[in-house]
Amino acid sequence: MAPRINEFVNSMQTAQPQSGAAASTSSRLPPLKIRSARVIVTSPGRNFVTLKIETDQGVYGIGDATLNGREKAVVAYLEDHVIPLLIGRDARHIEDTWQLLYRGAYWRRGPVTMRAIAAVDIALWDIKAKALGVPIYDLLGGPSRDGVMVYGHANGADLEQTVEAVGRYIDAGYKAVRAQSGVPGVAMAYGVGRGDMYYEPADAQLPTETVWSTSKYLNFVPKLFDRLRDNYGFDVHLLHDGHHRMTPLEAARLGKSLEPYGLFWLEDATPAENQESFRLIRQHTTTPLAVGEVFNSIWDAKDLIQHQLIDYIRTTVVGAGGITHLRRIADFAAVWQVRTGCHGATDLSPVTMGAALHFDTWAPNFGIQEYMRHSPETDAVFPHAYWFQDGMLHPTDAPGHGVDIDETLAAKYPYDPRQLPIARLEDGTMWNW
Ligand code: KDG
Ligand code: MG
Repeated sequence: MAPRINEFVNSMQTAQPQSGAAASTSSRLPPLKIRSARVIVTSPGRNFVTLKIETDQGVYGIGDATLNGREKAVVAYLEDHVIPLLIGRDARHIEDTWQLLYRGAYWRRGPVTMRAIAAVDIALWDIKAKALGVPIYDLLGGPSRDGVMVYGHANGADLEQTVEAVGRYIDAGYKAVRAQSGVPGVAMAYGVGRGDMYYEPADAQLPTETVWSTSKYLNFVPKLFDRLRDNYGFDVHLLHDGHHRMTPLEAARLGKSLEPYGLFWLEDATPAENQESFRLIRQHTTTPLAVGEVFNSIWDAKDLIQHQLIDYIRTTVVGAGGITHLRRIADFAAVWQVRTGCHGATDLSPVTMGAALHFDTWAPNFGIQEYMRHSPETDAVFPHAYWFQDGMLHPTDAPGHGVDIDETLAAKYPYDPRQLPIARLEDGTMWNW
């Protein structure tokens, strides 16, 4: 790969601009015509949808399009409606391609559309950076920091097990740890793994039914954080995910009761479709609030950010239209002193993690990055060289985002249909999982 890129970069001086969109702008980077784009579905322990875009110069890019439990919807959107528009286009025109896929669809936004756009966008940034021989963070404006602080996922079936699990993360060098615990009287609380370190909620072909009690949860969580601070002090950052289960007033109560324990953040305190809901929470507590892993555009976050109702925006590259759009969200958030905290669960492939690390390395208002380790099978299918040390992840300075796909290995793991669980209240009422 490397010699081919060098020859290619050397040929830049003599190249001529081609016709088509933005043809009038001259560029030192010669045209990179998209020759093919293919969707690869693989399930090395869990399902991933990957887009590979190849150019006539031999430079290719990889994008993630995984939408947990709804993978095939994005595959169809890409194959039927997006790829036909890409063939023959100039891969250098990242912004114009983004606008084409967003505005040109007429039907804007939504998780399926925006994940498909994200896959194209991530692949095009990868191609451009490879063609120029630079890491993506250099195209964004260069590094703003030496490493990316991450938080790991500690969980346990009960308070004692969770306290132990947090200790293991601290021993492993993490500076920030998310703590989720089984709740007395609640059979399957959110965020608690079943036995091994690779927590994976999408566990069955039809959704697993869980039963939820907010009152039991609200009585328990402060006890957990009291113990955690007692055991480990205040030097480690502690985080918690409410996973959309509380009403605004319940979330306000939890935020208030957690104030003595100085959380880094309380995530998804209440569903955010109605952005105004966060005003009530905000009026009652100084516990920092994070939200946005299910958002797919700046419009989902606009009011939350401009009214300073949150402290961290959780949207990541695959969730909201790729680097091109995430950068826009981050810049808007910076105006209101809201920092980034990219979603990084295992249903986002190593491609998203690789691209997010470049974004995090650049973003002046970076806050933290979620890091839920992938399984060894997943890591083998997506070769990458980002690395963890002393609580920080580091992207490589290899050209592009630094993550590839081993297609031969990927083919050994066929699609395995699975859905996320659902939650009902104790009286059977359907609730938010
Ligand atoms: O697919 C759903 C998961 O990404 C989500 O449940 C994980 O809430 C999550 C988190 O904070 O990582
Ligand atoms: Mg979450």
